[in-house]
Amino acid sequence: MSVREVNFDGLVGPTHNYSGLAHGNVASMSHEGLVANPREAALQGLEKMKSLMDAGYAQGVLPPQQRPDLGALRDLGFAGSDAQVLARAADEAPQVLRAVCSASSMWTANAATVTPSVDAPDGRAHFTPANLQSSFHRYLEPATTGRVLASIFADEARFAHHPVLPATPAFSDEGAANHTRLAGDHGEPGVHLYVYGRQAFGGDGIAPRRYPARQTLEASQAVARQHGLSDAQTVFAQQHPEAIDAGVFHNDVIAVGNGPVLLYHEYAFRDEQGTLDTLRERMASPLIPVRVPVEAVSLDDAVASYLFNSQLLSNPDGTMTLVVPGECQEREAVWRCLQDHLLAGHNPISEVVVKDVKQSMRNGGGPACLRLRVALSEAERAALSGRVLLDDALHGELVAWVERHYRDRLAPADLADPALASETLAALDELTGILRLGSVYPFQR
Ligand code: SUG
Repeated sequence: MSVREVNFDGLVGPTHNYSGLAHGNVASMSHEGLVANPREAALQGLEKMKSLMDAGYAQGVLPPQQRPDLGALRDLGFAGSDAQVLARAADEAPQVLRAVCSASSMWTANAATVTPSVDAPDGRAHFTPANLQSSFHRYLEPATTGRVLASIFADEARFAHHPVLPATPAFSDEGAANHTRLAGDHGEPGVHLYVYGRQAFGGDGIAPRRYPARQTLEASQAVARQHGLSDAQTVFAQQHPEAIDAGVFHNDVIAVGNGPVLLYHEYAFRDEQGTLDTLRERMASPLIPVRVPVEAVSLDDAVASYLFNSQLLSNPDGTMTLVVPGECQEREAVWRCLQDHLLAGHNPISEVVVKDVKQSMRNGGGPACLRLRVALSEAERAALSGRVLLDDALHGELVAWVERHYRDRLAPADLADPALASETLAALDELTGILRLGSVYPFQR
């Protein structure tokens, strides 16, 4: 059975913009109001997908969501024609309008938590869409995410879908960005590391003070329970509160794992030694920790460069490739760490590939945020519905589709333009045809 990790990247939607919606996400907060280029954003994402596909990695694609979310505006009491709804929202509640226009579903690391079939007691791959309840603009995502995942992973004999956790602070869930599976190899049984920012019930109350902790222990435990994982297969670790207060709003901004390797910053976990010890106890193969000390890379450098929001990918010869954002080249300490510490160190990382995803980075989303990892056997890959595994033909069609439909500049003030809403619906309607997904969007139902 050849198990491979498929990275399902989120296609950037036509309403990509900088609205400063994410409190605690330094890039989002500092780029509020900037004019975005949705076309360039989508093409940068597609270029990353294509180059990883060309290098031999399995690459999938997930569609963007319907934005502006006119249904959400109507639920909030804005009535009339679509144009009237948008005009009233722009006038009376501009912040709400910005939220319902966000293209944030592009960061599919937050779409869901996934357990591969090899780890689940029923031998199926398990999916739980994240409730993303910590912000209004992302709380709008899980319903469509669930429909998209159910339409792609439709074969009930192989794939199981669970309900979104209760969308309330105690079960705040941000998906795979706070979950890392460690195993000797993708096809071997793994140990699941869940990283949470705070404990909702009980605990010692130690939590970040400046910025919100988006994942609770209770949410992570519930996902593991839904997927049928035992205590021996799971490790729950608290994120370092100082890291969250420095702008590390997800664990994948401070650590990345792949196979037996865990690349992490000294400030990733509140109890670093305890976390490593428990992982070692539970893993069948030896853990390979790669630690970056704060003297080498400060928390500010980690947050500004997104060094840890890289994709760590397995190569057939046992080596690994680290796909980092271009911003890593702009910080001397980070670039030096990559060369002297990571590439030259005793670990499987043998190559660093730099990708330009600047449009996404300005909203706090690096290469790793843009993808949902799903380890799939050959039979599972063959059982996928839709046309979502990237090949040259699909890539070419998607590039042409973006070039046909996307604007090359979008400022927050443009979001009330009714033409943007109709352009987007036309584009998405065509996209479900290209990806053969059926009617996943509210406007198609
Ligand atoms: O949830 N940014 C996203 C970035 C998510 C990154 N994902 C991972 N780390 N896995 C967020 O903070 C900004 C949108 C805006 O400001 O317009 C935003 O939602």
